[in-house]
Amino acid sequence: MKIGIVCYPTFGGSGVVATELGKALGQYGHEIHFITYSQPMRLDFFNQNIFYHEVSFNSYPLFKYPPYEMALASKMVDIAKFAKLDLLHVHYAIPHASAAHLAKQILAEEGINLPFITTLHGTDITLVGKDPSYEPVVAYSINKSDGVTSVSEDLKKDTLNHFKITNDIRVIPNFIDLERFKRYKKDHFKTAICPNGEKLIVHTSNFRTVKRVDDAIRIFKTISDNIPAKLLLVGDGPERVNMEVLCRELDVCDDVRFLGKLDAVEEVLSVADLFLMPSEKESFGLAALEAMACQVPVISTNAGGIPELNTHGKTGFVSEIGDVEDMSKNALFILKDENLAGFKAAALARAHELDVNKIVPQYEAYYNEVLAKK
Ligand code: GMT
Repeated sequence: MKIGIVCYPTFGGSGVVATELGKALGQYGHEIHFITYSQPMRLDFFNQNIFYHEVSFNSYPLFKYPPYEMALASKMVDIAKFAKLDLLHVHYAIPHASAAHLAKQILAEEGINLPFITTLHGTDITLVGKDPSYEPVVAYSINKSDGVTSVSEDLKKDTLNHFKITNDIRVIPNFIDLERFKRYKKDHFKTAICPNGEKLIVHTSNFRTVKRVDDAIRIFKTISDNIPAKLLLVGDGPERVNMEVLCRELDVCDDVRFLGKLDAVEEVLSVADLFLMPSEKESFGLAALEAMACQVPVISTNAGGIPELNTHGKTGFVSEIGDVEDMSKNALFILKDENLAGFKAAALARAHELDVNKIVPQYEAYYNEVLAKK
């Protein structure tokens, strides 16, 4: 198959999933054409089946907001004709689904039928998509898609509850590359961070308010009041400065390190004992899956699709959003030496269920279903 993949190329979860999907499909022998405004972060290698096409758009003094969606649709038309695409797969509805619909209509004028599939990832529905300034176009373009997938049952439910959706939505969960995300032997690293055998807690996010990083720090405060522990915070974003202030207020600065954005997050996860995901919104929680693949149990909220990933009492624990006391109590339970190994093993077993080689064939099968209706 010749497949065009459209996504946000930056650090966001949807871009990561789209890029990893394209890489896997390329390895399976499909021809993949990424259409994005810059090279996807994880597309940093050569594969003969993978191509990257940059969406370029000129600015003009009249344009306070350059019309990216038009430039994207134009590029989709161009690549569909040039590469003879069979299918377009767009990740994150805004504005990719409406741009794909426009491209499809333009191509139809020339007698070309290009089906497109939209994958819903999270905030394109739960936050941005629900905003009245986008809602009519989001609903319309989901309904005009030839196929729609969602990364969790919860996100599907939310989409159906909020928008007037006439299309079927297929749930295909996110997946993990277990070749990359595994527990590496990094004893020297662990000793450097935890010289006295402290337990190591990790949180990774984009430091937006929905991630509730303050809850992660408060949970850590209780943990470290009870047992020797260290916290590594990976990522960066608008809340970072406030979080540094909070660490001072809680007097935990000596035990907390802000690492900023990291490419090799699996190296940090390899030495972690516990992962914290106290998010307010999370359609899936890819960062938690990455941790589980590295044998790290997860303390999370019950937001969105997280409970579909993190099995309560097995791979970790799930609490109400904002219930720092419960999350702290559960964290201390997992960190007991007699409990930790069982949770680690269960976390890894759950990650194996979401192995890239089990999930990507579900996308292939769905592509074939959509193409059969062409
Ligand atoms: O909003 C974000 O944090 C980024 C966003 C994205 O689309 O880039 O992440 C969403 O998609 C990820 C991949 O499917 C999911 O793992 C995240 O849970 C989801 N984030 C939210 O729902 C907040």
